[in-house]
Amino acid sequence: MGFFTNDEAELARTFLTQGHVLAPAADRVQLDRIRQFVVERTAAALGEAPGGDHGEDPGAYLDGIHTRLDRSRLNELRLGLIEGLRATDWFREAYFACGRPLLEALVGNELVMQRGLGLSIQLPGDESSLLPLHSDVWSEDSPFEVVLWIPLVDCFRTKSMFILPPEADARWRDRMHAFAGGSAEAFTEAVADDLHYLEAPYGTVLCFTHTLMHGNRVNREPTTRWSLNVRFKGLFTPYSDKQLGDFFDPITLRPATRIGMGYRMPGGFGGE
Ligand SMILES: O=C(O)CCC(=O)C(=O)O
Ligand SMILES: [Fe+2]
Repeated sequence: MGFFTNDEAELARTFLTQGHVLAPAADRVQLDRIRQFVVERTAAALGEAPGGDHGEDPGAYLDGIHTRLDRSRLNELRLGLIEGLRATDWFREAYFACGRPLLEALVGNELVMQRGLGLSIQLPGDESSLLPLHSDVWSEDSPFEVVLWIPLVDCFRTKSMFILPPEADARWRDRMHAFAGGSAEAFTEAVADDLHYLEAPYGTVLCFTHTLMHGNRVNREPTTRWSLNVRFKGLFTPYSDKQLGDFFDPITLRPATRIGMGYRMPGGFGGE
């Protein structure tokens, strides 16, 4: 019968073969709450009156933000929204609630969560806020982390991110040395046919391993992309540069672990 439930085994198979899993948000109320917060803060930043038309269709409002927003103010808006979400006392719990079953099946039930968050806003045709092909493990992240990526609008084709599936990632990693000294763009061109754009409608959440090469390109759709990303890992898995207490906080420490960590051998035992 195995140690995993059928659902867990199925999720594990999908994650290992595709490098990502898409699922409906486990807590739609909390997802809507996050999106509503982003809409209201954005409207306020753009000087729109409370209760204006942004309240009617939050998805359409975000999709069409490029019609109201001056490009030069994009980064200021983005950073203000990140700060606003971080300042709430509910955002991290709400975010976790949206992906909890996936994270528990794919990572574990004793988790640490990134203290901050990433927010991508990609206006149609905007070349200024792109993330070229990369693996986060090449910089400061641990291969034991996963990314929980949550779209606030329907994301597809170039309005979404791309990833190299595990088989293609392994094949291209073996050939990367042939591109050493060349331009990153030449490598990206070479792998172009293997890039898989993730289709993630609003209401779904996406979990992927950032060991795989991924990134984004200019959004060629007529609507704006909005997505959030936060990293999770098992509390006791190896850390890279991003450390516990600094980049990550424990969120689901279990009682047996608390007891174990607090335990001291009585005198006379343990080599004293
Ligand atoms: O959202 C994207 O387009 C890329 C996100 C990314 O690189 C990451 O979360 O590690
Ligand atoms: Fe990344």
